[in-house]
This record gives sequence, structure tokens and C-alpha cells, in this order.
Amino acid sequence: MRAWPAPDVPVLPVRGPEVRVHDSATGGLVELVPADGTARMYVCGITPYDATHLGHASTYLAFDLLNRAWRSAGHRVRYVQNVTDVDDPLLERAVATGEDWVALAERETELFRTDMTALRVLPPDEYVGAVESIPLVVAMIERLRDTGAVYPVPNETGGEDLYFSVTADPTFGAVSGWERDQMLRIFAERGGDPDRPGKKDPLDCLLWQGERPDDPAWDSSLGRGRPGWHIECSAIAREHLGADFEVQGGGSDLVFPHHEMSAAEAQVADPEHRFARAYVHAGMVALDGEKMSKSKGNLELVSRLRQENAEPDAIRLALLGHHYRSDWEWTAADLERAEALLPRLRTAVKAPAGAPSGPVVAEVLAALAADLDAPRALRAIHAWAEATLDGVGAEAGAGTQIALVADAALGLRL
Ligand code: 5CA
Ligand code: ZN
Repeated sequence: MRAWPAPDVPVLPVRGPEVRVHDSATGGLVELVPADGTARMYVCGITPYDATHLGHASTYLAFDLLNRAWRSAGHRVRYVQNVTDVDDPLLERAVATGEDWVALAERETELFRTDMTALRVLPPDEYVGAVESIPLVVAMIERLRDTGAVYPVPNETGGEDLYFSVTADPTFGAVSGWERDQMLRIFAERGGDPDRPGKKDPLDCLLWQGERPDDPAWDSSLGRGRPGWHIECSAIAREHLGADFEVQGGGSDLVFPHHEMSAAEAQVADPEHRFARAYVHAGMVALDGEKMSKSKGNLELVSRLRQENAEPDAIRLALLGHHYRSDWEWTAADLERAEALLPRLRTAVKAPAGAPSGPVVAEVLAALAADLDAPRALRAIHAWAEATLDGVGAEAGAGTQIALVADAALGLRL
């Protein structure tokens, strides 16, 4: 699949520190120095049945900060993202609106590309659809079948679906660290089917769904059908990044079951290797007191704000004002604050001389290397701008250095 155009990332005259991020699996900070100079990151992409909302944007921005922090530290980054272009919510929406599911997925994926381009989010090196990855998924299920971790469950059409035995992975549970009770409760809420008759363990998850009438299906050695959700990300990540890659990322709603299951499947298929070194999760953005979601419809869309002439840099600044791991609620005041701050920062960086830039550049890079603390980085830039506007300091060209680090590390054009 085609990604979107990359914004320029200026090269900084100074190098940032090595990056430490919070890993959900260990519950602490881990320093992620790539062994061979290339940091590898997989971030779960959209299910394209509705437009990009600010929750999605905030999550992709978090991993954009990580991408930039690695580059500032002198590493190359290999970034892979999927598109879940066949799955229940997408097919259900297509049926509800009478639109062809392929056309719906293509339209919303294109809108997502436009939104990401406007927000200056660095594109993945590989942008990979679930449909085009079906051969990879089938090959991985075959490998799992060879290990004995796959079993059939009869379905209502007289055919069968294939399930993954979670007990085949001795480390199952290590990504979320959750107790079984909590897993069972959340599994049902997030696309799982704990009560389905015929399963060996209520937590076992669907790998391959046998063909249903009116559903798309593909021929395979597993019979005609379509892939389950978690195996899509296991197979795409392993194919395009290899094993033991640095970061598996997404919003915190993916900790369980999605990231737990994709790691378990990949690790049973290849017990010699871990799936990822760290599991990094962005907090949930809410609107009207509830998690912003396509299924509930409480959304603020990036595209709507853009249509209303919000400047993408102001949207980006508004989102960066919240630490990526916190859960927070979007309000119109977020954008108003950013729209007021942006021109002040821009005026300050244009001043021929300003407050000393060196310590600010160092502080911005240190803040981002310390678990992607964009609010801390912005406080440093804001304080520099206020000092400069107050006439403090006489460093010629200080503004140029501040604009450079704001662009490279935060993706903000000042
Ligand atoms: N296609 C799957 C991942 S393989 C999926 O979860 N798609 S999604 O469209 O539902 O979400 C895309 C990304 O946005 C995921 O990383 C998800 O965790 C994140 N996300 C969804 N809602 C929010 C929200 N309200 N706040 C922050 N991030 C969110
Ligand atoms: Zn995923």
C-alpha cells in the first residue's frame, strides 16, 4: 500500500540522548538503543471505516515523537504500520450504509493519509494492508498449526473457524500483566468471544474465519475464509521487521487482547525469539466524558477542524500539550490555547537576537528522550519565547536554533 509524503526533518547540530520509553510489559522505563543502528517500530494502524479523529491523531503523534527522538539520537528508524482493511467493524459499516467495503476502506485510508500529511506525521517505510498480507497470515497460521496451537471450531454455516490456544504460549499475559478475570471481562468488550461454544479456553482467539455468506473470503490452504485481527499484526510485523524489534505500539485500548495475542501468536510460531522488546501505549483521548470512538460516534475529526480552517500546526501543538501516556479530554479550549501560543512562538523565533538557545535545545531533546515528554519540551520553548519577547538575551540567530529543534524533534513549524 502507498503511504503518504514525508515532511523534511532538519538535521540538528547536536545529538539527543538515548531514548527511554515506558514499556507496558515491565511497567517501567526501558532504554531502547538499537543493536545495529536501526530502531524498528511497528504501530497498529487504523481500521478504515470512519475519518481520523483526534484520538487516532494523538496516538500517531506519540509514535512520531519516538521516531524523531531516535533520529535525534543518531539512529535510523524502520517503521511499519498496517491498515486493517478487512474486519468486522468495517464490513458492518459498509452493510449499514450500502457502500462497497473496498471503496469505503480506500476512501477512509486516503483521508487518513491526507490528515497525517497535514499534521506532518512521518510516514511508515512500509504501509501494509491486511488484505494484501493474507498469504503471510496463512503462512503464519500454518506454522502455528505445526506446533499444535491451532484447533477448529464448527461455525453456523457447517464450516469451521480456526482458533489459537493461548496456553501454547508459556509467557501469555506478559504484555498486559493482567489477571485472568480482567482479561475475560475486557476480551468480550474488545472484539473477543469468550462464550463461544467449542473453544478450549474462553480466551482463545480467532485466527481464520471460515467463509460466511455475504462476507468477503479468500482461497487458502486453510480453506476459504478471512484472517482474524491479531494474527494480521503478528504476521505483518514479523515479515517486515523480523523478530525482537524495538517497539510494538498503539493506543492503550490495544494492550489487551490485541498486543497480548499478537505477541503470543508470533512467539509460539517462533519460540526462539521475542516479538518486540517493548510495548508502548498512548493514552486515550475522550470527548464528552467518554473515549473518543468511531463506534460511539463522539468524535472530533482532524478533517473537520481543517475544514474549519484550523491550522494543522495548531492542531499538532494542541495535541502535544498533553503527555502521550495520559488519558485526557479534548475541548475546544485546547485548540484556542494553541492558536494563541503559535503566533507568539513564531514572533519570538523571528527576533534577530534572543535568549540563549543552547540550554533550550538540550532541554527539548532531553525531555523527548525521557519518555517523550512533549509538554516539558514545549514549556522550555515557551519560556525561551517569553524571555526573548521581553528582550532578555542577545544571542544572534537564537530563534533559528529554536525553530530547528521544534521542527526536528516536535514536527512544529515555527
Ligand atoms: N486496526 C486496529 C489496530 S491493528 C485499530 O485499533 N484501529 S482503530 O482505527 O480502531 O485505531 C487506530 C489507532 O488509534 C489504535 O492505535 C488505537 O489504539 C488508537 N485509538 C483509537 N481510539 C483512540 C482514542 N480515543 N484515543 C487515543 N488513541 C485511540
Ligand atoms: Zn494491530
